[in-house]
Amino acid sequence: MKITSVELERVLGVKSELPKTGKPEFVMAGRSNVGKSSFINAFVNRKNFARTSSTPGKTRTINFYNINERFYLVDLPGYGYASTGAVEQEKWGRMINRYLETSDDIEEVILFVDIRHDPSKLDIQMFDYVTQVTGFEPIVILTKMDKINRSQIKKQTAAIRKALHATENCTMIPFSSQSKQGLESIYAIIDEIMDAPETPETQV
Ligand SMILES: Nc1nc2c(ncn2[C@@H]2O[C@H](COP(=O)(O)OP(=O)(O)OP(=O)(O)O)[C@@H](O)[C@H]2O)c(=O)[nH]1
Ligand SMILES: [Mg+2]
Repeated sequence: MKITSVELERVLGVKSELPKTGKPEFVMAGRSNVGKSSFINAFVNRKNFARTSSTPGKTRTINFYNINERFYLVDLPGYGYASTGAVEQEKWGRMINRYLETSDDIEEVILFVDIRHDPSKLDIQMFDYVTQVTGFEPIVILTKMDKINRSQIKKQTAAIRKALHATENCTMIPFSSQSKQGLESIYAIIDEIMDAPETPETQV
């Protein structure tokens, strides 16, 4: 995939109306600090395009990034950020559910999990929820692979697959926004999805 244009086109707050973009949306979910915004920067090959931070809870909006005028990467606020407060988390939880349950343009959900750790309860819940709502398992991107050694990567990937109760068919990609390892596989998957002819189901 060649990135020819990127634009942060819409930024939604907790009460915003949901847009109908009419283009495939690749939705990015994961706990706060897992590396979603860093992934976007690697994906579009720009250092500080999406705001990243070592302080969790940086992304407090739903951000629609228009890529090549062809599809969107949709960056959801990270979950599990304790100091956000229960009421705020609840509000965002409802907004995220509303979006996942009502958008007509969601093509895939990508769940981000830190490769170093077993998935949290919230990760497992999110994986199940997405599977339920969309009818498909999310694609799982395992972030921060540069922080562990090669022999651990395989082991952790298997452990995370097991903990999520994901099938053998579930796509899991170890990734590093620092070394860009995994990026080509992710481009290839998105290209493949974008180039696939529409199935009768999605034509309705
Ligand atoms: N070593 C390493 N650090 C990473 C990687 N991805 C993200 N980080 C670091 O992890 C921290 C959090 O990254 P973000 O991209 O801001 O995380 P986020 O998922 O967008 O977090 P929220 O916006 O809070 O939901 C930052 O300090 C990043 O530099 C990676 O692949 N390797
Ligand atoms: Mg972020």
